[in-house]
Amino acid sequence: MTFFRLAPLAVTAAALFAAPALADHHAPLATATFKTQENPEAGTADLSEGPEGVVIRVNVEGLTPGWHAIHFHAVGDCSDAAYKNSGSHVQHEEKEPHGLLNPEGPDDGDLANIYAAEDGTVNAELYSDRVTLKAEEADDRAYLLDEDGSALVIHEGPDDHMSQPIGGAGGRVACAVIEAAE
Ligand SMILES: [Cu+2]
Repeated sequence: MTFFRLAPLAVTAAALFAAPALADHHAPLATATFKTQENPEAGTADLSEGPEGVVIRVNVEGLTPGWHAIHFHAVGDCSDAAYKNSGSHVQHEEKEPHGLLNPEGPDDGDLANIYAAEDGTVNAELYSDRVTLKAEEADDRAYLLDEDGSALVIHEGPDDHMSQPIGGAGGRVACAVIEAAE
């Protein structure tokens, strides 16, 4: 009888010990908090590094319904109203033309568009093999945690993935400084 009473306990203990390892595996290496004109905490981005690129999970609220461009910008500064301090797109070597669909592109900041639902929320996962959170990859990809940092910027309208310099995406409506996770 004792054995049968202990067995479930042992299983529970094993599950408890296994949980942190699983969580660590998926833990983001960097996070970012979006601010908009109206809301200093309009959402988050979690960035996790895989063998060849970075997965970006984006959860934002308060956007205009419809498609929006989102890019990696070169400076981790969202302190001004128009978010111009975040600079242009991240780039690890000589600037390439912007645009995921541009025959001469893309640049390192380019990402697929996100879509805000009727209630203004975005829940999306993006992927880029042109950026990294690891200093040792900085020769081959744009290093997001470099000295002046970097930011994720959401634009007023969608990126046409072709025109210069930012795909006709219009003004900057949300900005998030990328920070190394604890
Ligand atoms: Cu942009």
